[in-house]
Amino acid sequence: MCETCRGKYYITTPIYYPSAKLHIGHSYCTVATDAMARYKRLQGYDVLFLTGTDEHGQKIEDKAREAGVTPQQYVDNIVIGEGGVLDLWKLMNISYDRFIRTTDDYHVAAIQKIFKKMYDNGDIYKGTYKGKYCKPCESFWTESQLVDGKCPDCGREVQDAEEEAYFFRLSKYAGRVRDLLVNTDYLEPRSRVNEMVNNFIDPGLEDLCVSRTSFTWGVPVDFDPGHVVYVWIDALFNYMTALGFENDKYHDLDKFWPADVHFVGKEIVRFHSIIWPAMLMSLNLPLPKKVYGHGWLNFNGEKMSKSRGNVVDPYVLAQRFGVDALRFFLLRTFPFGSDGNFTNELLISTINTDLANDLGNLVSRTVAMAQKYFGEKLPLTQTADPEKDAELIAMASALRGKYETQMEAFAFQNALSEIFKVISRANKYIDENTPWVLAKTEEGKPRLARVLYNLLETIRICGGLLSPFMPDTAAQIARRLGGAAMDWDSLGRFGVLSADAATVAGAPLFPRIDVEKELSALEELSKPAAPQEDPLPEKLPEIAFDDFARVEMTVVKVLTCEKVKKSEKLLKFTLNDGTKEPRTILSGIAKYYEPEQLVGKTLVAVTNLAPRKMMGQLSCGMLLSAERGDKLHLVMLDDGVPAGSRLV
Ligand code: ME8
Repeated sequence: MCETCRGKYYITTPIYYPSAKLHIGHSYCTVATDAMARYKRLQGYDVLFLTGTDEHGQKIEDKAREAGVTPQQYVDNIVIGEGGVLDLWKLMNISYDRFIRTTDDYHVAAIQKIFKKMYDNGDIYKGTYKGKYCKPCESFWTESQLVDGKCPDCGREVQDAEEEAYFFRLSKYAGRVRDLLVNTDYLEPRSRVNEMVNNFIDPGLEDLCVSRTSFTWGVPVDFDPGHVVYVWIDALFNYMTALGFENDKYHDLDKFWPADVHFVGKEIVRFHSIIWPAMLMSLNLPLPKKVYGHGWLNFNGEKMSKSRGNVVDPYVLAQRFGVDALRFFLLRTFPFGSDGNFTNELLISTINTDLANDLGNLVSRTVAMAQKYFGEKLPLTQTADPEKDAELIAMASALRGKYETQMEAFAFQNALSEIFKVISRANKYIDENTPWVLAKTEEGKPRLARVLYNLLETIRICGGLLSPFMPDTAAQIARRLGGAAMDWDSLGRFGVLSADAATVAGAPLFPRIDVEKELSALEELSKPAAPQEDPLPEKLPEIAFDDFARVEMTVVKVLTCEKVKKSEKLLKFTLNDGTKEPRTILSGIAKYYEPEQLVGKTLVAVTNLAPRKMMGQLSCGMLLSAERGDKLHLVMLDDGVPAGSRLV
């Protein structure tokens, strides 16, 4: 441990499923974790902030197959590919210290050892699983756990499933886990404890299926080929393998385990508050100090998903509003433990009110006045006026303490409210002290300098405490105050800024957004892109009527139609062309029609085309079809038109 550090702090996010690109809801937890990690660093803790990706499971295997790539290629594309998870965290200014992928070799080998240890100690045994399986959640459920016959986590259909599998003796730990949840503050917010106890523990914990044989994209059980370990043991132990548990890649276990807090979304609280401690108990390992289950962000009242388009795309939002504004909005607007409803109106109004009006104006006005009236240096000759300055100074001085209380409780919204109360008070202080009036007389100048100093000092404290939420903005504010100190100690004291500090003017920190204009721009973005019209085919040169008249076009009826062996393109037709002998035509339209769709149909064929051999068979003519882009339609006539009729 370093001499000057206040201690260690280990904080984690869930590791994300790279089954699709992430949306702004996914950034919620990571931004919150980042704010917490930065806050702890600011306080002087030696922080390890872990995030990563949970890359195994049937869903990934299925998606990769659909995409025609290997599962590894599939996850690589979403995790390290352009615009993937790593790029997103870079964009969102996420200061993680370590990133784990469950496909990393060291993790896979460690999971195999962990599985074997639990098998050897008797907590993992082989059995047969019969139950209901939710494929998207990769969860087995008992009949009694289903809600209206559907998955209790996601509400989707479940399937009957039965297979040989390994089980973890979760039931054995029910009593100890219950005690942990009820009698300690392991799980927060407290409301989630009741949910876990009433819905899962008290109805009876069943042993947990921890291996599968029906897919291969998992960690292989090395002593029983065919079985793979997936989500439970594989994903949850990431928090420890990333520190070096059962591997030599890292050596931070003694220093950082147990974790100080795991931040997780509410739907995975069950995994982290029941299964995870039970597995750790099985191996006699220390339990994490806390699991915090945050709420979900909905979008306009509905569940967020990338299919809702650009408006939930963090790239689009960050480009339009800026990363700091977006980070701020997420944590300022919604209480972390509850669900929140993300709307564009709310996003814009929060930026306009808090950032453009309150914070932005305070900084611009104060810096502009300091420069205009005094240039570089404030001639500080007067002390603070007890009557006029006491409240602002008291509020700014007490801010760090209030903020700390809220941050320690993960109440980010309240911590930000405390800061904005002081910012509002400072804006009011400008109006009360009318610096522009003081500036008119020489006698007013000493007081004016003191007023501006008090404002700059308040801005310094607020800016510094905002730094975990808006790191770039805080750095910008520090620059404008001439490189003001924003370390933890200085943020707890009023009067740190030197009167010599050379303020620097700059563009507004947050330009005001035109609400109507921005809303309609976002509305446009949320519309699905209009389907692209295929270009019209090129025009052909003019021909004489006689040339046209030489083409014999005949009405034909389809007698039989079948696929041509070894050809993906060709269908073979026998056709009644009005003569006694059926005509054979081969046509490259297998991709557009099933043969049985066409039997009995009335089509048009060019019947005087020289015969042509295709795949060893003679084709006598050509069926007419209409083509545009990648679509094709055979020309079909009313069935009343007799075979053999000539088109003229
Ligand atoms: O759950 N609002 O991964 P995941 C808030 N691999 N949070 C949201 C959200 C929204 N709209 N949508 C998703 C997994 N999240 C597992 C974790 S940990 C050992 C294994 C949150 O990619 C969600 O609640 O499905 C979860 O905490 C996180 O994003 C990752 O979700």
